[in-house]
Amino acid sequence: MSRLSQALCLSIATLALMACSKPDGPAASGDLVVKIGTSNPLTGPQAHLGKDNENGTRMAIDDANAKGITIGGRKVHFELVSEDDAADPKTGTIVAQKFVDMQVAGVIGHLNSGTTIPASRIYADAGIPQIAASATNPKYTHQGFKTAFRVIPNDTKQGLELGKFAVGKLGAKTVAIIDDTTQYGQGLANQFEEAAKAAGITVVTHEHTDDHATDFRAILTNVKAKAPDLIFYGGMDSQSGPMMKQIKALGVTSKFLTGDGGCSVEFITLSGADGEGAYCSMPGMPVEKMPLGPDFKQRFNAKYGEIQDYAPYCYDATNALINAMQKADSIDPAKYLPVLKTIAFQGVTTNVQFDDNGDIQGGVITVFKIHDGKLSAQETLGGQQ
Ligand code: ABU
Repeated sequence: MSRLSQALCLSIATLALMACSKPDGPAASGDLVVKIGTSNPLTGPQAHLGKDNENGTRMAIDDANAKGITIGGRKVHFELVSEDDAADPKTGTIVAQKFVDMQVAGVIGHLNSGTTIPASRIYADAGIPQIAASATNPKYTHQGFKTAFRVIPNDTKQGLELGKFAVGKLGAKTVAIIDDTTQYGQGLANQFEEAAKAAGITVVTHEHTDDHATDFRAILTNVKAKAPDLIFYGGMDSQSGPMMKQIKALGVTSKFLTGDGGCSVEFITLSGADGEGAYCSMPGMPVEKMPLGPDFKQRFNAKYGEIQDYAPYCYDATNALINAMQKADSIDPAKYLPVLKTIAFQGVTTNVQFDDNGDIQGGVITVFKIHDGKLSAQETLGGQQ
C-alpha cells in the first residue's frame, strides 16, 4: 500500500470514529447551549453503575441533539456536564453547588440516595429541577422540595413487595438481615424487615456493615449459627458479590435475597458460580418488557455494552427535563418546572407521570434469580403499569 493510500485509509478511519463517538457534533455558533448536569460515582467500587447512569443520560442528550430541537425560537444544543461524586455525601453536596454555580438547567441524579438527599436541598434552594433515576430512598421526595422528582419506584414499595415475596414464594420463616448502613441499604433493609415481620417472618438478627467493606466473614459466621431460611442484604453489588462468595465458602445454606443495588451484571461477575440461585429485585419491568425497552437495549448495547441497572431510567429522566423545556418553550427552570410537574409521555420504562410528591406514578418490582450466569426474571410484583 502506498503512503498516500495509507494516509487516505487513516483519514477515513478517523472520520468514521469521530462520526461514531460524536453523533451530534459540537454546538453550532448561534445555538442556545443548555447544560444538563449528572452526578454519579465514576471512581471506586460503584464506578460501573455511575458510567451506566452517565451513558443513559448521554444517549438521551445525543438523541435530542440529533432531532434539532428549537426552544424560544432558537436551535438548542444540550450539553452533558458529568461530575464524579464518588458515592460520598459530602462530595455530592460540593458537586451540587458546582452545578448551581455553572447554572445548569437541570440535574439527573445523583446515583445514590446518600448523595441525592443532601444535594436535593441545594438544588431546591437554587430552584433547579432534579430527577433521580436510581436513588430509591423514599425520603428524597418527602422533604417538601418542589424541585425533587424520581422516575423509579421507591423503596417503600420494594421493601413491602420483597417482604411478601420472602414468605409467599421463598417460604421463609426466619431471616437474617444485613445492611451497609447507607441511606439506601439501611433504608431498604428496614422497609423489608417491617414487611417481613408483618407477613409472619421471624428476624433472627439484623447486622450492619458499610459500603466499603469486603470481608463479611465475622457477620456471616454469626448468621450461620442462627441457620436462617433466608439472608436479606440491603446494599450494593460491590458488597453483595463478595458476600455471596463468602456465604458459599462458609457453607451457609440459607437462600439469598437483595434489592436493586445488588441486582446487576456486576453482581454476577463478582459472585461467579457462587451467585447461582441468588434472588434480587429491580424496580420496574425487565427491560425486555418495558414499553420501549427492546429498542433502547439494542441501541444502548451497540454504543456502550450491557446495561448494568439504571440506564433506561436515566434516559427517561433526561427526556422528562427536555420535554418539559420544549412544552414550556423555555429553558428557565422557573418557567419549565411547573410543566415538569404535569408532564406525561411514553418513556422507555413506563408512561412517565409524577405524583404530588414528585415520585413516578404506578410502578412495579421485578424479582430475578441468577440462573446459568444470567438474571432470569421470576415475577413482577405490585400491580400493573
Ligand atoms: N437504589 C439503589 C441504589 C441507589 C441508592 O438508592 O442509593
